[in-house]
Amino acid sequence: MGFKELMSVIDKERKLYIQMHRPPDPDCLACASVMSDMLTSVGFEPGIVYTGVISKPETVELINNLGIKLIRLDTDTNKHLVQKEDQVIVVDCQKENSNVAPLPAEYIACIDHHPELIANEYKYADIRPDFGACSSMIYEYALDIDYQLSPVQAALLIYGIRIDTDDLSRRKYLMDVDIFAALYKIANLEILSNIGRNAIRPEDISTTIVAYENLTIKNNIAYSFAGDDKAKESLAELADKLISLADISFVVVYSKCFNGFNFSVRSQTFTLNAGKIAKNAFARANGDGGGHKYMAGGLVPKVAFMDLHGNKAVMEHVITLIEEAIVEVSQEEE
Ligand SMILES: [Mn+2]
Repeated sequence: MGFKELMSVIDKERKLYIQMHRPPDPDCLACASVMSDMLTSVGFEPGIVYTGVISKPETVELINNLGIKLIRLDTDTNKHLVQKEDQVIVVDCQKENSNVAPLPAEYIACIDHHPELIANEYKYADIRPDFGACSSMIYEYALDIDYQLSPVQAALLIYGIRIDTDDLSRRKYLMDVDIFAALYKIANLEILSNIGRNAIRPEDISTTIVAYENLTIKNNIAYSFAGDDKAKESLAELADKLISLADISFVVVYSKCFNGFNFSVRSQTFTLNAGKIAKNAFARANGDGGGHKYMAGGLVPKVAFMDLHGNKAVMEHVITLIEEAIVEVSQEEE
């Protein structure tokens, strides 16, 4: 595996695209951007493609400030851009993932750090879930051909690593730590310190106010109704904020949307597995839930809460669902 082998599977005569998942996050963006630069340096002309809205203001700002050229495919002008005979490299995700728009082209390569959920045939596959961030893998590709990363590229990869590893906060990110250190020596640190300075959207403030007003704390668990029609990303951000409350080790945030109630769940303790608890809790309300130990989400259809009147009654029912799930999940584990 390595850059040379990746190059060997690319047909220079056919168009080449690097595809990001939806919505692209900093890790994905860093990988696509640096990989695109590296491929350009050896004579390819890749285009970076994605679908969906990039809503995080710090990500948008980063793209604009660094002049990263991206092509959004779900627009009238671009919807037929990628053709059957074209080639696609997926980064930080895999073909047929639910957050990857299926393109008619040939998926020739995949570089990812997520576990393989669906087996896919690529001409070149580098899937290594032992990495905390895909950006760390891209650093290895640069080393492989002695590609000199610029201070800006190094900063971008560092940002990708920081976001995906939660600032290298867990022991399993040992491999990323060494790469982080190497990148740190060459990175433009000014860029890094400015990222996120404008991270709050004005509309986030009202969501945050509603969420704090509707905050209920019971047994060190924070529950909050964030109001109607909140985007999944806003709920996730809110859950991340609430988990930092003192004495809170588990967070459940939800919003009422057209198709039901959307949930975002966070855990900070080994004893409460967010994914298992979400799965169990929402299934009992005829919904779906799941995720990882520390991060989970779910959707419960409106009918499940139909007989409940008012936000308070819904909140009480949510608390019951979560508490029952906690009991059941802990019994399963014994
Ligand atoms: Mn990633």
